Amino acid sequence: MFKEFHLYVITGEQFYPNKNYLDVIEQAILGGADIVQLREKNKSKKELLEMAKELKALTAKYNVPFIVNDHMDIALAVDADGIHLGQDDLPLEEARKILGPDKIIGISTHALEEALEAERNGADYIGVGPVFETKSKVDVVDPVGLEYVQEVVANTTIPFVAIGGIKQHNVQQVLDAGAKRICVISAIVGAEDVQEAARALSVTIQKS
Ligand code: TZP
Ligand code: MG
Repeated sequence: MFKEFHLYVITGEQFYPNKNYLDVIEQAILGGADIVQLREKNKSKKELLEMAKELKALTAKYNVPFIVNDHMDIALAVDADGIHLGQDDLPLEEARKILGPDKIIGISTHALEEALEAERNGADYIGVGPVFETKSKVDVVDPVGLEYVQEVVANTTIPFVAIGGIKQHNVQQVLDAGAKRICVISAIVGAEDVQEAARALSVTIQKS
């Protein structure tokens, strides 16, 4: 199931202040998103746990993997399908010890050395980005550009998701650089018609 995914959607409550987040994510799945991550930087542990429980139930209903950003305790508590780590989070080896071989572990990378290290250390996938400018990440890293996507394609075999500022109007460039899997926040969850936004991206990725 994991290796088949093509469109990864991440939560971002600031993008849908007047909508129910579960509806937003359900619409994204109905439009073609086939892996979901809970990523909220301003919530209490208790709030995150509640969201994780609800998202786990929703994603299980549609048989798509559910990944928790950062919080190992929450991933374990809800039996999430995996965890997504940053470079300064729990080291991969430790996360693997805790989760075992069958769970998905992803890690964000911004340069080839990080990608190669993640590959050596047994990550299931890496994030490659931010490809373009993004307002969805506060600890701003300069965009790595399409060059980094091409470097990862040329030098690694690990599955990767391109992320950061990817929208319908620029996704083709990312696909042309060699990406097969795309990860977005605002382009889907910030869309007026979430299902349609996901569908358009999904169709473009699958055509490529
Ligand atoms: N990591 C690198 S860029 C990014 C994250 C979490 C934010 C992506 O959000 P958007 O809205 O798709 O640019
Ligand atoms: Mg993190």
